[in-house]
Amino acid sequence: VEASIPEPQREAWLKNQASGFKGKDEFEKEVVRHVETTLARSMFNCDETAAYAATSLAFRDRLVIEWNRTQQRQTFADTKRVYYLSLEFLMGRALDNAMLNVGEKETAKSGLSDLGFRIEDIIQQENDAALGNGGLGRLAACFLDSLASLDYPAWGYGLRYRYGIFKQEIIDGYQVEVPDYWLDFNPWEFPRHDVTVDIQFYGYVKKTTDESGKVTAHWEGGDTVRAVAYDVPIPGYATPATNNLRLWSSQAASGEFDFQKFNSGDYESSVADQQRAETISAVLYPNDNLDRGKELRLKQQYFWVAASLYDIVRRFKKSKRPWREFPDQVAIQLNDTHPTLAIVELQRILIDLEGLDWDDAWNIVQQTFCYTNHTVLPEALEKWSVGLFQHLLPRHLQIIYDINLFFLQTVERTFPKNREILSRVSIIEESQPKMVRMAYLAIVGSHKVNGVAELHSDLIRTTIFKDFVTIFGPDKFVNVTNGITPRRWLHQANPGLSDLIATKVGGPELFLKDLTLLNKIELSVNDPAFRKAWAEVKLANKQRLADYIKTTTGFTVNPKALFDVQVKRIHEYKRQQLNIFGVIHRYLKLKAMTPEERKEVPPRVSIFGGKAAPGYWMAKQIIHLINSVSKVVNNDPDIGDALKVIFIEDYNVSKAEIIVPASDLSEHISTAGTEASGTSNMKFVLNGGLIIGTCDGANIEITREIGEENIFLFGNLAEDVDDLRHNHTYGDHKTDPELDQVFDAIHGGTFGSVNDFQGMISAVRDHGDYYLVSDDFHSYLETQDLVDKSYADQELWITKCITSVSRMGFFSSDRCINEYAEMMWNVEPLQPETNIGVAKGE
Ligand code: GFP
Ligand code: GFP
Repeated sequence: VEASIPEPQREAWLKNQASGFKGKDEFEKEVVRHVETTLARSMFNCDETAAYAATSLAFRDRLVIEWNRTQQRQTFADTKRVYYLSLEFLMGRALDNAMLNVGEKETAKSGLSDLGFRIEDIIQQENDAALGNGGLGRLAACFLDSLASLDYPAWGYGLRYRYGIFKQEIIDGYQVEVPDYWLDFNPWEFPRHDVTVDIQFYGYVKKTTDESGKVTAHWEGGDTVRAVAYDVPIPGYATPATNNLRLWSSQAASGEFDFQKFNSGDYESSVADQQRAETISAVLYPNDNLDRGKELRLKQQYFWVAASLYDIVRRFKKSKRPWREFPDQVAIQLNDTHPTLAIVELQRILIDLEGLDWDDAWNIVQQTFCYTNHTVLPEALEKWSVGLFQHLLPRHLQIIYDINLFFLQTVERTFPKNREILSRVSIIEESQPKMVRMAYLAIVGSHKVNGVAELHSDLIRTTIFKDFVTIFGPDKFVNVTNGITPRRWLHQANPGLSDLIATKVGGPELFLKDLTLLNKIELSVNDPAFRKAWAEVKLANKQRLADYIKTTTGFTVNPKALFDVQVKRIHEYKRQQLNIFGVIHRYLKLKAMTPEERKEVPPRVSIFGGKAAPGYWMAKQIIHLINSVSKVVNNDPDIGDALKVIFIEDYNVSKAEIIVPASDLSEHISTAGTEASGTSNMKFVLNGGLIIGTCDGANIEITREIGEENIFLFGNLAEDVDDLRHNHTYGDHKTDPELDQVFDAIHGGTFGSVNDFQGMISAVRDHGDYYLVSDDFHSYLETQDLVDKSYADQELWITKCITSVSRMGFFSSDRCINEYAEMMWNVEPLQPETNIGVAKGE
């Protein structure tokens, strides 16, 4: 490899190899060095921001040394790698995670204390890396942690958005979006100005024919934008393995600006060109589960996919293997349809640039890719207009047409004279305008397709992808139920509980590497000391959240009350409206009681958090209602501690780390059949909270694992939803009478002008109640009553919590990753012991 140091000089390198700090003294030395040299400050000029920066840099040094070794080990071993392509990585903060994964948090804590800082304050300085909307992006982040912790040779590829998901402010009860400029100081990335790829857009296709008659397509003209790599080290837990997340940033390809324009005096427009190029990676689209069909979004997708594939292909070519071995070296996972263009791009590289035959190339493509579907909601299934494709990616459109043609020909052979099936499965939808169906393209170009929970995988097989099961056979469609990383979601977020569990399991390294070992704590479920300690941990976590609520909202909540939490993106299908209507019902009931009766009611704090997509009017109305109810209820002297309603502003990963460990009850109440899996349901139970939920997504598997007696299920089943909806439209449908009381209160102006909430009411009363809020309302209220009764029996409640936690081992993202590796990727871990030594073969 060109830049390798020749053998005779390597000794000098080996002698001087970089090493990270070892022990507290060296840690302190590194922090002071970074403050004094890297940051050019001193002990007379070191605030918490500087201490955060220096601490992070000290840890970053350690990570990058292992990162280098890991990459080198993987390169020498020359084994198959996994590439996880995701438009979103909702990473949250990195410092705490890095300290825990390398096992040096105690060192840092005591070192920082010597230097005059509290580690908790230092951790708080970091901006969240919020490069995602919700579940899909956070799943990708959990997967990176598991891939590294299990020693899989794996890279993530994504976009380096300058602005992550917007920050949410609540002003007068309304959501206001503020840009999230998170990059002002980010020690966790390495710009690779030497790793760049020029990406083409627009232009035209020219075909040439050689002497043998072989036709080759050439994509020419158009614009070029440069992709620059930024690498983020991903440390594994209790292993030196440190993987890479490569994020691409866009910049003008011609360097700073167009000299011709500059010389002709048009300085302004040459700068404008540069800004246009930078726009591609500027912002994360904030619409979750909604396809808005914007040209810039398609540009983002191609830019990221083309840069990533160029990099993957370049790395493969270093091995000098024949092309047919590509799928033995490379597995590419498409996280949703956002990276589907990678299928087309690889086919283009192989046929246009590398000269392979179509069939050989297509074989390689299909064996390389796998696709994960995350939703059955029709509005979320991506489609792009043929016209837009023609304009932006003319060669890719031709290839899509060819893929479709060959695919439909094989379908026709199997189902002769069946026009219906041909038009149903065509990658091109014959609508006005014609559209490219990305999910179909992803299925046709992959060898495996997975859903993210059993019910969801069944639903995709029997509904949206039914025809494809008939065509390809059932084996192509598999299930991998989602999971979460116990490192961040137990050990980091809830150190008290993690430490307590560790006393029964034989140390954190054991159960954090094999979460099924949690089942050992069930043996202690009747141990009074263990139960007492358990309750103390929960109370401390609730106190921590109560303090946070006090500082951020001014409201005082009683940490002994039942904390009932629903935090997630605001969406009609997730049904925060059902929750807030239930809260209003509770409030009306309390109002009707005498003060003596009220004293008998178990006190509750209803906690909400989540962002609405900026253009999602109904979701914003829901936020407004929650905040209006909060204001009325919390200031009502009749109510006191019996009920408090809290909306936590700007819900994100680092806030989840405070909220999740503090919940007694969390709400996962989507209309049955709409939430593909959910992952926060797993986080809450793992942290010793119970669930009120519908028979939807992973709630069903959680129930199977922890037992029906440990979960509060309610509502209609997925199989009945279609009939109920039909009945709403064509039958004699009446709103639930208890829900009518709630609507009457809103109408009466109890929470401000009814006009502000009319949309939510009409959706139920006049527009068919698509999400079955009224159908499930009674069952929801009854089940909430049951929750109150159960919570009153604290002994039984704690038993339920301990039992549930002990049975949650299945939901580790380590289990998921092993399933993907075995069923879909065919890759094996590469243990650090197989280290072949430094720079031998290069
Ligand atoms: C990667 C890393 C390099 C490292 C090589 C070999 O390069 O820093 O030197 O592996 O260990 F980025 P590519 O695989 O991207 O060529
Ligand atoms: C989507 C689905 C969830 C699922 C996640 C991860 O989440 O049910 O748990 O993907 O697979 F809807 P969002 O991105 O919509 O939050």
